[in-house]
Amino acid sequence: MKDLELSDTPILVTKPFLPPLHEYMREIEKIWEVTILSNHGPIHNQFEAALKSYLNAKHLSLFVNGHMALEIAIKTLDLQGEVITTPFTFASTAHAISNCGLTPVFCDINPNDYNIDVTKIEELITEKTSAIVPVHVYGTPCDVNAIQRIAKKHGLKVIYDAAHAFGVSVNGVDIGNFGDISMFSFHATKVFHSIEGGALSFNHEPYKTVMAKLRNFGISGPDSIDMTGTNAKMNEFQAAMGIVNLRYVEADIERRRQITQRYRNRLGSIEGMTFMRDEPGVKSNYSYFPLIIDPVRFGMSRDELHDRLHQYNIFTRKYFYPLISDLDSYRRPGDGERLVNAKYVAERILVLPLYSTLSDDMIDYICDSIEDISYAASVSASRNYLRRA
Ligand code: T4K
Repeated sequence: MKDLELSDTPILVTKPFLPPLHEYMREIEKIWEVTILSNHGPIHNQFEAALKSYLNAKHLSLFVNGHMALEIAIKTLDLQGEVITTPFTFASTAHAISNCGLTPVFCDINPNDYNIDVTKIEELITEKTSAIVPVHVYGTPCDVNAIQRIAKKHGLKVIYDAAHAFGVSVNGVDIGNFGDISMFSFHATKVFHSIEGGALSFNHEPYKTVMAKLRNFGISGPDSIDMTGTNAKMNEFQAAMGIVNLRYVEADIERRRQITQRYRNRLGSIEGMTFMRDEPGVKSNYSYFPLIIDPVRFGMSRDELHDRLHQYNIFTRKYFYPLISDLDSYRRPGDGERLVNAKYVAERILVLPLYSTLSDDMIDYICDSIEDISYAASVSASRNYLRRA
């Protein structure tokens, strides 16, 4: 156990990457020259082309944020009825389904990678099912081949929520190429961001026109409005941030890899704490560092560890707790008994701080603090044992 000097600055779960200010200023100066601030301006179009190339997407469209992009993906495919998805995700996934008038049907997750359990999807398919919306949680790819087989067999569409999976690939194939549509989020807290922002990637070219109308009030020309739509356009300031950040994303991911490695080296021997390893064939983006806390072996619950770390000025997050299927608006009889792995993981998961400007000293401080807490927990457990004996 070390004598730890408490950090006087709070260490948050994430910190947005900010590029050199002068580079951003140089990009936005162009806005003053052309006075187009939004509505598919030149910077928007330049960013769209750059991203399409970076993500090796066949087609790509930009949106104001990932959530609106997901709703527009659902509307583009004109989905009806029920959609099978995961309860272990950010609320956006289920809300997008629900906001589009559809019913999310929650499938349990695989306890190894926390993604939808492909062996449990088929039993949830009914005549009302129109699609599967899996999430590549923490950027770890779902079993895309199995999902494709199931979708083909039952005539279902697949929309991937790839909010966490920017830059990820599986066996050399970029993640946005799977399913009918994939959604990426460029929120400030993500590996890659455009302040707020999102994109859809897809292989079927005609979707592009539909998406363009849906994100701009259904407008198809100066005198025509073809359909109902919304306002989900990315503005030029967002696009400019995206263009500049794209220059730095590789270096950012490399630093995240080093941080992840340091965490793994430091925390690997702590009893009752487990974390994911690299998967063969997967190029990861190291977006999050989730831990599973076994309360018995670690000596305290996830919630206690989370609260104790606050005392060290370390602010971890319980991504993703509560389970979406436990929210009042989604709770259905029987889900509690069925979604056992999701419940297990949601009650034990804790996400540690991870962002590219996290220094080695800060990582060591976080790990030392966890060791401190773990040591205190084991001393208290043995005292209790002796008292009982
Ligand atoms: N699907 C999935 C699976 C998602 O995870 C998300 C978003 C979406 C869909 C929807 O995509 P978007 O519509 O958001 O593009 C954060 C993000 O706001 C959210 O984008 C993200 N998922 C989710 C996992 O995390 P909160 O509620 O945790 O955010 P907040 O404000 O508590 O921030 C987290 C930490 O980051 C805090 O410690 C403060 C720090 N922070 C945050 C911001 C915004 C900063 O230091 N600076 C900042 O500017 O949702």
